Amino acid sequence: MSSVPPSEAAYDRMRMRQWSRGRARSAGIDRRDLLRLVAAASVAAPLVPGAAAPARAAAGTLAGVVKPLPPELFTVRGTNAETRFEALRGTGLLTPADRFFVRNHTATPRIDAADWTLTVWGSGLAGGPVDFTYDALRALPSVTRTAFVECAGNGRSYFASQQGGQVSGTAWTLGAIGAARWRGVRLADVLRAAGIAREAVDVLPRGLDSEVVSDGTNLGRVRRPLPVAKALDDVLLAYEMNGEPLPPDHGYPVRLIVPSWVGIANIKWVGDIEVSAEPLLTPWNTGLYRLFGDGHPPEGSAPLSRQTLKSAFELAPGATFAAGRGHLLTGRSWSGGAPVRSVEVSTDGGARWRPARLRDTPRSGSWVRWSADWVPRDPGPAVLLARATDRKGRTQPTTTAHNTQGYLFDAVVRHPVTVV
Ligand SMILES: Nc1nc2c(c(=O)[nH]1)N[C@H]1C(S)=C(S)[C@@H](COP(=O)(O)O)O[C@H]1N2
Ligand SMILES: [Mo]
Repeated sequence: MSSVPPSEAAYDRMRMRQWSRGRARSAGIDRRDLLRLVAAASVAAPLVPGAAAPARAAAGTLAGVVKPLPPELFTVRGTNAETRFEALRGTGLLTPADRFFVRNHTATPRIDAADWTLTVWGSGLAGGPVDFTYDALRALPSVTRTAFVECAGNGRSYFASQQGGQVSGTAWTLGAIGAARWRGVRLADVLRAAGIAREAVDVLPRGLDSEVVSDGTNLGRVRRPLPVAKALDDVLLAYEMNGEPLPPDHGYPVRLIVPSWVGIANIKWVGDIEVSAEPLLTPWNTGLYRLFGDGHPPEGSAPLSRQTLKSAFELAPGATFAAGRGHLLTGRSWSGGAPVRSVEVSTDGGARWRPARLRDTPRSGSWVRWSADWVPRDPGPAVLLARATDRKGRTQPTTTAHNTQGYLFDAVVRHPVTVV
């Protein structure tokens, strides 16, 4: 298992200092726009459930998303689709592509792999730009690994509904996650083939989807720098998902897979990668994807890297259970910090806890399925809870400290059900 480069937070503070003195570069955005974005991030705005919803096409579809989004599998939120956890019951460890959540800043671009090239360029290369065609990439040695992709804002709505806090962003419940088996080439191999130099500090993959305009500011195309240590570690340029070419909505022809890190690191539809000898700042590692608010510096925390610890029942909210009968509760737990070690379940609102049975061998960067038996006695409302502990000894807390954009919710979620 790899670890986050320990110097990342210190490195980032240095990068922010360099930037304020004009020595780090705002990549593809005006410096003043970036400063405004950082300032706006410290103000909590209300959660808008259906923010920026594009025109709905036919029922069960969404403009900008190619695959069907049947309501029994997905909840549409703005330009995004959240997986319903009850739709994962009975699926295996891997999330089938037809029910994998979609997080699009704009819309899925239609790309023909035959016309596609990946350009690697920048001051961190020994020589000039190097292009890779799809076939050239597929001819490199391949690696396969199972990894989840999870939005940094997964669980965000519970900051409001469980903790009464105000946060901005997509009002996800727990379904902004999926796990898949990804095949591709190591980013390290591609960077080495392109002639990465010792001076390289940041690696900036950029998507081919449209430029993102937010509150009248053009943020440019989706891009977020990776520290070179992570880029050379376990990152994949993936072209297959669960044994099939990547589906259009999940990054066809090629996307990044950055195991254990927040979803935004996993740039889809990658078209070019800048390798830089100077630190790079974009909206996605400055005003976005840092923690802002009480307890954080005005420029925010260090950029988010690893995901946190969560658990979810494979149940609809408000599911009903017959009293006096045996039921099998199932769910999943995952952590970006370490493999899951154990999961406990409560069926009485958190008064008593008992261990759940793990159904998978816990692995780093993936999730485990679990189950527990339940014979509810008395009809009426009940609250189910699941709480995971990972191998680093972290257990899901009762509350998560507030941050204005509602990232990294890790508290135990209260799942309401009804016994009839
Ligand atoms: N090019 C591009 N890459 C992107 C995004 C995007 O909008 N454009 N969204 C990011 C975010 S915020 C997340 S959570 C993941 C979602 O991946 P998925 O849609 O395959 O589930 O992709 C990331 N990569
Ligand atoms: Mo995300």
